[in-house]
Amino acid sequence: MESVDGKYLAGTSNIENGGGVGVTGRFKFTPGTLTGLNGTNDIHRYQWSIGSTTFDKSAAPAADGSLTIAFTPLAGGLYQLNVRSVDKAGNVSHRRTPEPGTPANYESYQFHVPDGSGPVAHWPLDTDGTDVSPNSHNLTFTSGAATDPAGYSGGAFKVGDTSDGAVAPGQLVDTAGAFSIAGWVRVQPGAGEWTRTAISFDDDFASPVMLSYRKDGRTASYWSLGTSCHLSQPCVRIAWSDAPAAEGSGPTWP
Ligand SMILES: [Ca+2]
Repeated sequence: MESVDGKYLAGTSNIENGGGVGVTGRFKFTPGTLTGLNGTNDIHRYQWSIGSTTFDKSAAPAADGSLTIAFTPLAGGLYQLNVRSVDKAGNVSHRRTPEPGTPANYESYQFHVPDGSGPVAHWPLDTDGTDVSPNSHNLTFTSGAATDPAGYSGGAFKVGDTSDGAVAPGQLVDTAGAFSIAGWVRVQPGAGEWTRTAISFDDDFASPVMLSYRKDGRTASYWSLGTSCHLSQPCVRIAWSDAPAAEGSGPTWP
């Protein structure tokens, strides 16, 4: 078992080699001792699991007996990848070096996923657009935009008109890499069919990233992460929330 791309090298210490939260790594399983007839490879399937010994994932190997899998960690920390092979008769593989008295029938591979870096910016939006991270990427409010004291935590930025906005001082995120964005948003009841975008990234034509409340012909509005469209390019790619978004009622913040 090995890391094909080197992002998650074996070891329990924090080896930073390009891997991280949201970064896909590839691992390759290869046969150990050839136990088939006349020394041939008789691996029918590999079974594996990460963080457990449930072996709930399974796939057939390539002709050379190897299998490459991909894994994208969603949190930092220590991971253990367990894998075993099964032959055509259903026999499960044994460790190359079985430990005395231990019925282990799998091999394991430990690797560490570095935690994400600290926030690029953090805007509480209590009374203004101050960035409370060490980076001081303060927001500038446009036109009549203002804060309201009735926020989820302290005050909140209140949008009442299409010209209302708060703009960061330039590019803060490299969208070619992994990143995360989050915010507390309250949608006024009666938002209807309209798409309400809470956070977006600017580009020459349209937004490559939009965190939105949208309906798009569905029976209810959902939170979504997607792109907006430029007329010359079919570009709608949207990830929808699992459940419909709740419109804020009273002091409720979804
Ligand atoms: Ca706030």
